[in-house]
Amino acid sequence: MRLDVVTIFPEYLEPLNVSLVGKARARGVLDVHVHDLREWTYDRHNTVDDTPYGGGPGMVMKTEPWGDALDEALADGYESGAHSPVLVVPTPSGRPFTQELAVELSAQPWLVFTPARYEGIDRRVIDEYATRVPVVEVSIGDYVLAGGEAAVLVITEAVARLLPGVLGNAESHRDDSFAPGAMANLLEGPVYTKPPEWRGRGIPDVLLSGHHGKIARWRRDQAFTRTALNRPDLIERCEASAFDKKDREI
Ligand code: 6GU
Repeated sequence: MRLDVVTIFPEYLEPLNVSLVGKARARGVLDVHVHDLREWTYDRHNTVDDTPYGGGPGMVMKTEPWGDALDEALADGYESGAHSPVLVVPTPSGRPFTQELAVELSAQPWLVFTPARYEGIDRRVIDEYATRVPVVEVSIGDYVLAGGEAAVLVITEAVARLLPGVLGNAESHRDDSFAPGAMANLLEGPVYTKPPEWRGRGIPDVLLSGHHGKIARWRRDQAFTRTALNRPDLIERCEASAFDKKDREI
């Protein structure tokens, strides 16, 4: 998968060299290209923003640097053999980023991110590229960040770990909170490892029992309790048939 990121803070994307995403890059699973938007400014002050038409607070990112940067990033990608880019526009007014959207994006061969600062990018830029490539505006949650770069890191990490050959164990995301399956819509419960006693605290007996059926039941109960506490909305969203008698007792 090819990733392009156009930003005024290329150094903000340094974490893409670290950990799971960094390893995916090193292995050639991810081909990451970070571009400094200011390279496509032509005035002495490298201006990327201006006052909004219609008035109001804040600044709006200008059309020309974004247009020239995206044209060049796209041309470079096509030239190197990439195809079917999807433009991912981080914005608090976008479609909520969910595991489902992460799975969708992980099936794409090429993502181009446009993290903005200030009040966002002149709308004509998004409208222009929407005539050429699929565009998805994405929000990572109901809060406002100072810019989209942190959202790019979040989206990239969620997508990269779904790519074949990135996670060591293909089963690692089978039971993820939000993954489809028997535990669909339930958050993961607590986990334990050695030593068996730490500061007087032991391990739940059932986990040491070797009884796989009981362990699965316990894990489901834990997941259910945690979900009811932290995300009652997820339980309300479930079909009644998703619950058995034991769930209803909790
Ligand atoms: Cl994608 N960008 C910004 N600036 N704020 C956000 C966001 C994105 N998602 C949630 N808040």
